[in-house]
Amino acid sequence: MIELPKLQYPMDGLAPHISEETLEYHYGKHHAAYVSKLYAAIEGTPDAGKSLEEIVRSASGGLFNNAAQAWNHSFYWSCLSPDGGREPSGALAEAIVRDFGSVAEFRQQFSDRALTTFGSGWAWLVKRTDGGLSIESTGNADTPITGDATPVLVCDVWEHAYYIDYRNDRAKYIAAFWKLVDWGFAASQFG
Ligand code: MN3
Repeated sequence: MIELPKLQYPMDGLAPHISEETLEYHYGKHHAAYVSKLYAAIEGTPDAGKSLEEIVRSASGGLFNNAAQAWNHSFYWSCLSPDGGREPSGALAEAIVRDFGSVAEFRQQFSDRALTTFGSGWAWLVKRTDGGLSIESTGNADTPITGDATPVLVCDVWEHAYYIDYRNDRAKYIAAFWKLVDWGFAASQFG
């Protein structure tokens, strides 16, 4: 069953860093449209019985775009929390220090990748199959789940993620993103 997942916080829960109006558009219109277009495309087809992840891994073209955007956005909302923004801890923090030198250095490298991702896309922290951490960016709807790496954290850098709150200032939005990161969710994905 493909449906728009419920957010774990109210629509104004990420304010002032990400406004209620942005959630109304980004979650309520953009994310909802990917889900409803996907639902319409798979209704009555063999894909209707598949999980969202299975569709993302097998689809191409418009079907892939809507399925991957549905998955990417669900993951993005899970990475944010009204109580977020503190420091990572535990095994994830240790891995970040091991692979990037420090949490501050990781934050800088991730921010740079998010800022320099050209056009519409996503900046990801992923866990490779060898257990190491990497920063990646993907364009448009592309997502690490079509490959071997496991997503740990994502920042949506499509303009629709920040235009209402920060106009064209992606750097300001990325600074706000860090104030909302749910490190507990990221640690659960790092596993
Ligand atoms: Mn988006």
